[in-house]
Amino acid sequence: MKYLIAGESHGSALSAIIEGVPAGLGISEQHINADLERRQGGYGRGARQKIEKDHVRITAGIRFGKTMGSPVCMIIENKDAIHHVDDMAVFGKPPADIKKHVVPRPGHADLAGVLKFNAADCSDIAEQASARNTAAVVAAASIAREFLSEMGVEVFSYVNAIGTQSMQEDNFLLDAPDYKPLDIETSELRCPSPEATQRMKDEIDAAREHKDSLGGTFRVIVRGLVPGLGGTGCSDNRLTAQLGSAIFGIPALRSLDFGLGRASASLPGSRVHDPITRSHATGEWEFTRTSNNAGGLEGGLTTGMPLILTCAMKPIPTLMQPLASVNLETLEADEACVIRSDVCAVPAAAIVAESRVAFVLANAYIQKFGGDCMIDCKAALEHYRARLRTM
Ligand code: EPS
Repeated sequence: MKYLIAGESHGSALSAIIEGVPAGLGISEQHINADLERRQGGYGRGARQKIEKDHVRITAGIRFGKTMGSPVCMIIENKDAIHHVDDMAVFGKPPADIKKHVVPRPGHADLAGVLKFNAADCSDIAEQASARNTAAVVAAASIAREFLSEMGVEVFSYVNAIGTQSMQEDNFLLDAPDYKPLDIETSELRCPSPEATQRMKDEIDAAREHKDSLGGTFRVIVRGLVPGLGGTGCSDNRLTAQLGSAIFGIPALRSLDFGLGRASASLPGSRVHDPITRSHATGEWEFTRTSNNAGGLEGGLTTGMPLILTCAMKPIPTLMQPLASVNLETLEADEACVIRSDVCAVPAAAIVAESRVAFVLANAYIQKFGGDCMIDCKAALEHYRARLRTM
């Protein structure tokens, strides 16, 4: 499966076309809209989220609730577009009173984008670099989530730190955290600890008061994966590489750890690698591990243990107390432009990461089990499971 998205932050709509979708996959509009709503949430979001109520419109590829094997086309209207009819007009001339942004924000794509595209207004860059278009990513990846759910795979995320405030966790690696989904979904920051949620909210309030912004870290957990997904001989096929590309394609994402991650660099091998054993816990004999420091991946392949990714997001670059910059018209020192923004968008980034990870994993299943239609794919998966049971 591949997807292509288009849409400026304040243009009329965001669009996604998803190609290579297996036929016979049930799609629920409610599920897509629920994920869109989850992405819009999070304490610390700006006023824009009070304007938008993201809702998908599907214009192709689905008939009577099921995919047909043809490209699926999705559209999400930008409600804020009514305030930008003139300054985002597709044709005609810019209005005489248009407000140009000519002082790039440090940390944003503004300056590098202006240089690259020969733009006279940072808005040309901000409109396309905006994290707004991650709404289309979440909608597109909802196809992958439905597919994975048919394969018995569950993808979820939670926030474990905002700024300097983090949640106490005993051992998130052994068998993946067993937090209650309701505790995550009802937290205003997707953090399963109410106590840590409150500390994080306080830190966001302080940042807002100081006209500053905050980043944080979150984990994406995937359970139910069969072992042997991905590839090992060619670097492009390694799931480690594909998941890295998926995560770093999300605006503002700065680091990614698989399992123990960078901590494994300072430990001896005897304390890093996960001993192999046989277990009968599921009613069938199967290979398992007594730890999961690898975070579910070895040699670019899934091990069958939960996939555990920890991702770090930098603070939002738009600051209400702007940093030093240079005015692109006068070439004099100036303060970076100040526009409406979020103080913190880490919970939203976690949903986008769930989505992009789901897309990679759905493709790994399709690569191994076929992707023309669900019935063949499921039969191939069952055949593989049956073979593993004999080993
Ligand atoms: C963004 C700036 C803000 C965010 C936006 C990303 O938008 P606005 O400038 O309209 O207030 O709210 O994110 C979204 C709109 C969204 O839906 O996630 C930016 O500059 O990247």
